[in-house]
Amino acid sequence: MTTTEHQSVPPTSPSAAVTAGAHATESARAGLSNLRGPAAGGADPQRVATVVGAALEGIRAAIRDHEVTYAEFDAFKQWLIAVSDTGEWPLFLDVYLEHEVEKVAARSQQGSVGTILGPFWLPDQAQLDSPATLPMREDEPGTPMILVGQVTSTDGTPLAGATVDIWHTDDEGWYSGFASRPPAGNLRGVVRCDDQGRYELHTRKPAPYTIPLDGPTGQMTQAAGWSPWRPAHIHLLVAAPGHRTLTSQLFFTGDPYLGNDVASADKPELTLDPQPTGNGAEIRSDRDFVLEPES
Ligand code: MBD
Ligand code: FE
Repeated sequence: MTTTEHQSVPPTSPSAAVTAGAHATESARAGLSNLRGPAAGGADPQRVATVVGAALEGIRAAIRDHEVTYAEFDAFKQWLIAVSDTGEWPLFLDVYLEHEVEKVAARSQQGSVGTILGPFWLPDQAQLDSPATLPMREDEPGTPMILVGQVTSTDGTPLAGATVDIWHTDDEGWYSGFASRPPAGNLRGVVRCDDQGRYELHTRKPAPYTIPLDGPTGQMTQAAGWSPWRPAHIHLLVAAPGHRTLTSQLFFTGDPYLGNDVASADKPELTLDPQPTGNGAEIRSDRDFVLEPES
């Protein structure tokens, strides 16, 4: 399917939108959205005053500078209530704010470039030995794609025992576990690398994705005239004993939404340029990952 076709496809049904948001809330409540460190407990009052104070002052400045009316203030309240009611807080936060948190975290991470986690990771997926094929339906639609590479430490040592946890949408832009269509576990899996840290993964090329358009996050996005699309992407968690886990995504050269990602998560270093293998429509990309030793 081409990306222009995607633009004309009605991206979500109302129930799918509410379901995606609500499931991401369950996932976040269980702590699954925090893979990069312990929860920030025992709030330091000075930190609260500084950070929360700055955030509130940003909003107050918008009110003053743009002469926000009572009607607009009330619309804002209604919108916030709707974000809660539909369970879209994880979606909204990961689309509009996570990329800034990620860039701060990335200042202190060595090795391969990472990006945001997003709301749709799930634990306990199929454990597969490399070479592996992700769980998929019979006749799973989309271009067959192979991803191959090696996981090493920053000093070049191959990391036996490395795992590559992968999840992505199907050829229509749906995530298993968050939309009613793909069955549980579809196009998700944890690939165990060989003793040289090498992995080979067979899957289908994912499609560009729009955030749900009928929930408050999508409605706000469209009210502002912003694009609700994310470029097609493959999510990854690359892990190895004694190393900081890399949270990343891979994108595709030529994708019309690159550089205009609603979640601001694409980076030039993360673009794949898959080539035909000569086996039917199959394409292949090579991608190595470098992990930082834990200090
Ligand atoms: C996604 O698929 C995604 O990866 C992010 C970050 C936000 C919304 C949907
Ligand atoms: Fe995603």
